[in-house]
Amino acid sequence: MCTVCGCHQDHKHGHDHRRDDGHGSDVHFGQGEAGTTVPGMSQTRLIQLETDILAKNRSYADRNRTLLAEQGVAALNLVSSPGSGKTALLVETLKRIGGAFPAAVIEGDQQTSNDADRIRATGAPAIQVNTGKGCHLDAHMVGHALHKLPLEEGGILFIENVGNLVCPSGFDLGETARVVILSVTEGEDKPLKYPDIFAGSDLLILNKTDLLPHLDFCVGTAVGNARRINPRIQVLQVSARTGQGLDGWLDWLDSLRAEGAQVIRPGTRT
Ligand SMILES: Nc1nc2c(ncn2[C@@H]2O[C@H](COP(=O)(O)OP(=O)(O)O)[C@@H](O)[C@H]2O)c(=O)[nH]1
Ligand SMILES: [Mg+2]
Repeated sequence: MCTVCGCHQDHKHGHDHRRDDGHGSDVHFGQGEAGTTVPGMSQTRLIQLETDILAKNRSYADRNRTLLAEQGVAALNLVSSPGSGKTALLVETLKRIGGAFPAAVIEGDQQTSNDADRIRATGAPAIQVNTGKGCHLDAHMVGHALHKLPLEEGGILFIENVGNLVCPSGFDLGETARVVILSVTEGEDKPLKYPDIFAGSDLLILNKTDLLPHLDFCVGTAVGNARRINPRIQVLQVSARTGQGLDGWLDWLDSLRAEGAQVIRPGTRT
């Protein structure tokens, strides 16, 4: 085994990692134990680093989970690519909730407070968390924001993660449920290309269904791909633009609130 990258293939350091799978010119990284490569770092070191970071994150996530459970608040971690409609969906959701139950929002982006401003315009309390070069929220950041928000019993905390289908998947925020949003303009194959984020989510929202007549996107194929990765995943089809399907989403939120903010790890709700 290569001691630099941990790859099980017999190759010289510095060579591309190639797999003999009939696509001889394809290049595959991430087949060592760590599932990723960093130039100059061994797989063992990578695993150690990841384990340390995720263990620390997990302890902050557990704190968040306990705080939320004590306060009777259910928290949602909304993950997706940039532009799939997370903020648009939240704005429409908050308008429809209309104060019927308490709702608050944490907005994650690398820069700007644009999204928090869009949320505040609905009257809901929102905190923007800017991550700088960071590509995802972590539980420590969310813990800071939690203390700045009014969290009321029976309420929902919506956490809009940084737009990215990769990095947020590894970071438990202490949420009650994880919701992945895929818009129909992104293609049916995204669950297969970015499996971790779909594997760790409880609900898939297919957004922008108003655009379906203009696209060759096949809903059945997209849902089938998501269920190949995660057979338990629930699916809702919505349009944040027209409001189509939002009643089903609001019902889903009601049942989440009815369950209360239980101490559940992401991706393990039944
Ligand atoms: N046609 C259509 N456009 C949408 C829908 N939802 C969001 N958008 C548009 O998609 C763009 C990105 O939305 P935004 O909420 O900022 O995405 P985010 O980056 O995931 O928060 C904006 O121009 C929205 O108006 C939808 O359901 N239908
Ligand atoms: Mg947004």
